Amino acid sequence: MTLDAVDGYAFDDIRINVFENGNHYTVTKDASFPKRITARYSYLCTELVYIASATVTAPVAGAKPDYTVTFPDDAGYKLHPDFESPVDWIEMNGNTESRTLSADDKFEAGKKYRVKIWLAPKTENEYLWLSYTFVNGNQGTWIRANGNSGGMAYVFTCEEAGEKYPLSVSIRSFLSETQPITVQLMQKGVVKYTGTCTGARATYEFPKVIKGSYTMRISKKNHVTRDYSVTVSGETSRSAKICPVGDVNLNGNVQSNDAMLAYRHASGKSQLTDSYAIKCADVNGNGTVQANDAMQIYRQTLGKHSLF
Ligand SMILES: [Ca+2]
Ligand SMILES: [Ca+2]
Repeated sequence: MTLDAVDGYAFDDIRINVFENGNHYTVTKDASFPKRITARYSYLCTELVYIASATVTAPVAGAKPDYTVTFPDDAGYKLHPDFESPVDWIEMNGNTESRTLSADDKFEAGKKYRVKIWLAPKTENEYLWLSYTFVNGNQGTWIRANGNSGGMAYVFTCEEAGEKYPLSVSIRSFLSETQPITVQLMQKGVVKYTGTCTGARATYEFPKVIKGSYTMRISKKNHVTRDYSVTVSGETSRSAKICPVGDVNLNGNVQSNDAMLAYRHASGKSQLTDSYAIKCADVNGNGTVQANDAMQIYRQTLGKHSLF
């Protein structure tokens, strides 16, 4: 900023300090303009959001586009309030967009559709810059818009319409009663259905799952994510259990015998056979159970919170 002294005053040659909101500006004076100083301060811009995720209803043959979007409760962004249609479904022709669907259009099996979701920061005057976007848990693309808004996009391939059945999952988990448990049904690595529930003994129901085989992925903070194979060919119930990181004997607590089991496996004295127990023992997630994993589990039992 440039500051000019009012008539009858001049700036002191030695002691000129400019502060604004506690920030000390660098001041320069030009000898040819004794009544003028220039003050500079460089602000560090902080990024508000790095990752955005949204859940939509994936296209199914014969269904009309669904414009409902849900975001995580703690999301720093919302649907853009100034866009007439902040959610668009666009039919693709190869990798190019061919037309935007109207609300009465119907999806056709095998065709590709891009969903575009336009976002604005939840808090005014904040800046939205997303490095990663996820739609239904699948990595999408970030679309830059003008100003402090932007969008996320993901291309779905429309499913055949098929028989649909409810799938009920009883989930045993530990630690927090309030942390959300995420349940996802995936095919070939693509998330088809996703939902959340809470509680150490929770039940989640997918009301309409298209007949087929899925990988069911259960995850919760401080727990080891677990995959199950599920085939839905009628009304289906499954039970699942996820355990805390470091809970090698899968009893829900991280105790010194868990550290011992990990150590015996790492040293070759007694191999763990259960693949999920091995995943729980590999607390640093490098793909193998080693002495440092056992040490971290042991430190957790001492209350050093090395795991969570
Ligand atoms: Ca245990
Ligand atoms: Ca490891």
